[in-house]
Amino acid sequence: MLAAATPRSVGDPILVDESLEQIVPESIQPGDIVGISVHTGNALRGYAVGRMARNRGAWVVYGGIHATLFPEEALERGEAHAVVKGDGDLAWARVVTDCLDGKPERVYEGGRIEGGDFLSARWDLMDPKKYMWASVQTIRGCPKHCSFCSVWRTDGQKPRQRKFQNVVDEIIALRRLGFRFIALADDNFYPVTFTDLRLAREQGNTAKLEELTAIRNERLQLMEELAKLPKDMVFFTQMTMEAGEDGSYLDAMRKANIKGALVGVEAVTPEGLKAVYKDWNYSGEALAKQLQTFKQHGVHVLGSFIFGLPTDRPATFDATVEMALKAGVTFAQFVMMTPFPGTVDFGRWEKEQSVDPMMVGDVPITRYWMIPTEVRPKMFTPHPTMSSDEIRERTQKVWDRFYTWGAIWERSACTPTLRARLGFIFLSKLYRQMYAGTGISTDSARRKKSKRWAKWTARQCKKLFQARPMPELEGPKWEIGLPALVQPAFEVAGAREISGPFAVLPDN
Ligand code: B12
Ligand code: SF4
Repeated sequence: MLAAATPRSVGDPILVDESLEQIVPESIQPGDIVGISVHTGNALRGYAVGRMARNRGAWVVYGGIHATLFPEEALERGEAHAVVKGDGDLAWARVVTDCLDGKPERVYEGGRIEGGDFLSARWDLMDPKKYMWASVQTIRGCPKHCSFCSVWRTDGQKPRQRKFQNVVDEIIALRRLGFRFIALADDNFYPVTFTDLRLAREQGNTAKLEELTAIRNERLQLMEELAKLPKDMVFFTQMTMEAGEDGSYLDAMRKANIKGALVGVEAVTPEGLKAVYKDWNYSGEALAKQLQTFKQHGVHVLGSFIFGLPTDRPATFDATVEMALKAGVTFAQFVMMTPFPGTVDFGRWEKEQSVDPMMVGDVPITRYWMIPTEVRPKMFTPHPTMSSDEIRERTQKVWDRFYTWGAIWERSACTPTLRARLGFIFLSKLYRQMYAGTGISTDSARRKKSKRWAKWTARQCKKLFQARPMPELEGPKWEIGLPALVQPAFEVAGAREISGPFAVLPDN
């Protein structure tokens, strides 16, 4: 996206994805502008890259969720010339121009731009062969306020929806390149619930009702268009379980080939849900039924559960995996409670710690991302009744129980062909291994083994996921009179010649 926002005069940026390969220092020349995207988990590495780039004479700029929350840290520890807070779609061009003039500001307020201003990403600058799937965001923000999540604070509670025509154009461009699996990387794909509509109606708030209805209708329009795309395309997304109330919405998802959704179940008990400000979620029998509804309408659920909540007890672990199995979720993840900055949980914890801060070396535990990974604790907030090791071991057992070969084989029966079944099995194992290797396990031999196994499985998955590029694929001809819609830059005839991200206009 930032490549799409880069002024044309500068030429095409070089993209480095450090989850695949590390940046080569020699590729940075004095006067280059190096933009670094950091979330909390990779901030330490990001700062090392920034210091290295600055040392080589480059302008160093940080952005992303972590830099948004801690601009001063990026300036000090990452030796930034500048930090962009919030969305970069519009701010980045200013940063680049200011760096070229030799006068970058310390902090830029990127703000929360409107949905119509989201840019289509420069997928043409990435090698499709290196990725299993692409990701396209269709909406930013979430109206909820879960205590462990920072999205509603950083992206806001007002859903900012991208124009559906722009989303479809970007997806078509991706299919032309050979991507057939696409993550709709939204915070919440179901931003308007029946309760929201009812409340607006009951309050006689016509403007709100119209706004919510328009958001919902545009979601449905998007899905109607996705349904017309090549049948080998598969989408998945993230949403709340409230969508189980609306069979027609789930049906629209199935028709649109949105085959799965990550659903934040978080906890299976009412106390657990209350602890995370998510008491609007279901528990007990109602929870199982709600999740089963997704499946009945052809939408698979990746259930996301959190362990380590203060209300958790040893019995919670078995109860959770049993619920996951009973509810028939197709995939599940069991993550450990982590206080991410910007969340209510983090604020509370930071306040508690301010009295007598726990230190690891010279770093307070509330800045855990600055602790080198080899000595970084696996859990940060103490649990009232269980030790961290006990929580970790019990979590590991839950993963093992959900992902036994037998259970995966049984779940894989939902696939239509033998090839798809094989893909399902590989994907289940890959998912399990990725998590075994990234935090739950402390045993380094086990971590190394699972990393190797994950790499091998990922290669098999990639083969099954890839499709023949379809450069001939036609896109819809949007009606004249709609807002000026643009194809992604690399789709516009001649865009290569002018090699310019300026060929990409904002979405409106
Ligand atoms: C999709 C998604 C995923 C997907 C990613 C798929 C993919 N390959 O793209 C998956 C499911 C894999 C994933 C995994 C994880 N995720 Co995630 N994810 C998201 C989500 C919903 C959207 C991210 C996205 O695509 N945004 C679209 C892009 C365009 O927006 P953006 O990255 O914010 O960038 C904009 C600005 O920040 C800015 N910007 C960004 N970088 C830069 C750089 C510069 C130089 C500039 C100027 C500007 C700039 O400009 C951009 C355009 O406006 C976010 C929530 C969110 N709203 O951010 C969570 C989120 C980023 N994830 C989060 C977490 C915790 C994780 C996991 C750790 C979960 C886990 N327990 O395993 C893992 C970590 C994976 C990893 N190794 O990095 C947290 C991060 C919290 C934090 N403080 O770091 C978030 C914020 C969700 C939350 N609930 O709080 N995630
Ligand atoms: S966890 Fe999900 S539902 Fe809760 S605020 Fe975050 S994005 Fe919204």
